[in-house]
Amino acid sequence: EGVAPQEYTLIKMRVVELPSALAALKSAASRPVFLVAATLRPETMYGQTNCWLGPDVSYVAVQSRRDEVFVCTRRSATNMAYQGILKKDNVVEVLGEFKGSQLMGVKLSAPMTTYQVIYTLPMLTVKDDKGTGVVTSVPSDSPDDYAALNDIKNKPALREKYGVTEEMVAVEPVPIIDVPEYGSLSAPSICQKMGIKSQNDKDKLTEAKEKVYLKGFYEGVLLVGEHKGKKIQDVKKTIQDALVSKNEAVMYQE
Ligand code: A2H
Repeated sequence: EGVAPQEYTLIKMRVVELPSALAALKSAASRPVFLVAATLRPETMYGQTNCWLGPDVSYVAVQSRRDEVFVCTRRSATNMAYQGILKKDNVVEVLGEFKGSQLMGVKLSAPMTTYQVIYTLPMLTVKDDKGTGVVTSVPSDSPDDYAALNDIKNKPALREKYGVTEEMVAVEPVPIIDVPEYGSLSAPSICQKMGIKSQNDKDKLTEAKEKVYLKGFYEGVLLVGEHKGKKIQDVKKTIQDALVSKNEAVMYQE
């Protein structure tokens, strides 16, 4: 933990079909429910293909300032309460509590992505003490996401364990950013070069992230959307602001 606060963009991923755990919440029936994913890369949201939850991580449902239901870790809900994001300031009123495993295969609608619906899937490396414990997946630009997507696609036993169907994993990385040396699918490209096959290849993944992350930020060029052709560093803030002003995202610090 550094001294300076980390600022995340929380992406609001709308639950379009309530799983039984969420349907049991009285307050969820009449209010929109969102999984809120913490990201440092709001400009990559064009390439979302799914959402990661930790199967053993605990999540809570809380009420937002705008009377929506947010699903996230209790720790992040407490931070949100102090940041004026929740209905009541400084207190967390928990509407319900779940394990990630109870929220797998949930159908979501997420901003900016070309996929009309995407699904929650398990990622075993989701940390419960970082961000909201909800992670949006952009396998074109995140080596972690690409490796975890390969695992769930290639391992039928893993899908079966969490009730994930083939339809839910029938997604491919979307080319959204051109990164010099790595091309328009930088994460798949570096994973292939380094022989990364799974989310268990931790040391290699750390190295892969270091290699593509800075290069993507300083030299990456958007290939899609209204800022097509522009450098990431020149449009990141604009895209973040647009998401927030459309109420598709909330700024959050920890
Ligand atoms: B990033 P930092 Cl395209 N557990 O978003 C594990 N990983 C988490 C997490 C948690 N609880 N909460 C957030 N994250 C991920 C996009 C992205 C991200 C891209 C490329 C790189 C990248 C799409 N996934 O992060 O330790 C989220 O993934 C590389 C660092 O606070 C979030 O941003 O620096 C990032 O880790 C935050 O990690």
